Amino acid sequence: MEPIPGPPGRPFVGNLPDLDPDNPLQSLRRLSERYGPIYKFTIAGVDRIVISSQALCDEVCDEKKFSKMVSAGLKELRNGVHDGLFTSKGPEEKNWGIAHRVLLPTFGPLAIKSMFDEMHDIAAQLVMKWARYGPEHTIHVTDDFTRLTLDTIALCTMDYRFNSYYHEDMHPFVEAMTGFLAISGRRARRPGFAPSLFFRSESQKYWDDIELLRKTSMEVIKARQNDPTDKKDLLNAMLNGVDPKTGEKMTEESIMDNMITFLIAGHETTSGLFSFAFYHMLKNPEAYQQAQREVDEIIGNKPITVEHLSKLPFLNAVRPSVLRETLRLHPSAPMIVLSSKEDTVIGGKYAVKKGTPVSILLSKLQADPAVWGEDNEEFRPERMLDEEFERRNKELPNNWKPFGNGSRGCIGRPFAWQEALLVTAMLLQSFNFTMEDPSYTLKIKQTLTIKPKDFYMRAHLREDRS
Ligand code: MNH
Repeated sequence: MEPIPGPPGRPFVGNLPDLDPDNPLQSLRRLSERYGPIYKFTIAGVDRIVISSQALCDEVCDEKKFSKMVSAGLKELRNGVHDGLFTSKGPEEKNWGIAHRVLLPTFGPLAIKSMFDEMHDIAAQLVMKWARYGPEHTIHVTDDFTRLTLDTIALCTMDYRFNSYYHEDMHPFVEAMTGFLAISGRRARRPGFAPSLFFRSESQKYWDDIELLRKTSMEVIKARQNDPTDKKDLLNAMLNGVDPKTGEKMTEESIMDNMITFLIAGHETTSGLFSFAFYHMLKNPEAYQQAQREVDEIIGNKPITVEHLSKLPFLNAVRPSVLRETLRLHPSAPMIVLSSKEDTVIGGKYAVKKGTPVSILLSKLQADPAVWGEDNEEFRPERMLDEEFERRNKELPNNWKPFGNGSRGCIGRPFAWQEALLVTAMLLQSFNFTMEDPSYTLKIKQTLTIKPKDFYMRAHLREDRS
């Protein structure tokens, strides 16, 4: 047995000074550059292990031995959405199993297809907005993509329109959700001994935000119960679905928890994906032109249909490779946290105690030179073409995990993928984009997710397409 390497700790605070509170991700990346694919650090007496190689990740992705852990950030979210899918402890909580089984078919490819028109509606509004504003307008990339993903998920989840494009200020529900997320992040990052006295007004806002989220969600649920439709949205699936295993339906509490969960889990991550995808395309003109050429060949200037996305091999093979490669370099949910079910050994020589958090640092894992080679830090979508992608996953499993692991992986993946394909295709079809500042170098803003910071672009309507 060998000790797990790591930075030396200080009395009482441990390794707290090694982590930048505004950008812990950057600190964790630096530590992995210094200490290698597995290291340990300690905060307030609690050990944490961080891993970043495919070989180790493959070991801890074994669901018989390891399972998802509700880490500090998730614990804070749990104050608002309890045992909803994302923040649940998993099978040990009954509501997770019921919601998982009721909702799985609703997130299947067929059901997601039926949401195409609504996704299209919101995407078309974005095209319209950017077309009207014209090429002199500076696009705040992450803001507009967040409006897009939020309006899309709200329309598809609960048939509600935030109409975010038309407001500078966000809808009160969105305001509360943003507040709830931001404060959750700050609370999670504060060490347990931080005097809560200093944060009284923040704490007040935190609980007020949660109450507004829950009150509004309940109103939406009640409105649907009083005025049912046969719409195939997620709310109807939750209200009407019966768990095939227990024969039970989801409780109103659980529906509320999961409704808010979808809005939270379904908007920031996808918005981050769009923002990084456009960043990478603009930085890599060749990949950008190839993507746009493909859209032109397959769709031309006809309206995009769901068949374009699902049936055409070219689109399915090549375009997602831009998205896959984007998520490799910039996984918008940057970490997943697991823990061992029993005391165990990994890497043949490192003891891991039952219950110790093991974080997988996705951006480092997904640049493991043993998997990705010399050009591991480069944006090269070709390597993500289906054939190569599948071969690599077979040879070196668990090398690419932006959607998490196993039964606790992302249930919204087909939803996100359809939205991503549709929106990227539609934007490339309608505009030529340029970077506001061609010398922009990537900076990252971290909350619970990551997004490019201060990234601006301009949209030029394509003359050749009108
Ligand atoms: Mn999503 C879980 C990433 C889009 C709803 N998602 C996860 C996890 C990752 C993840 C990683 C695992 C978290 C963990 O281990 O703690 N999700 C993404 C990314 C995108 C995304 C990168 C977009 C790109 N997610 C979406 C969308 C929805 C959604 C869209 C909803 C419509 N995600 C979830 C839910 C879970 C989850 C719900 C929790 C599933 C479970 O544990 O049962």
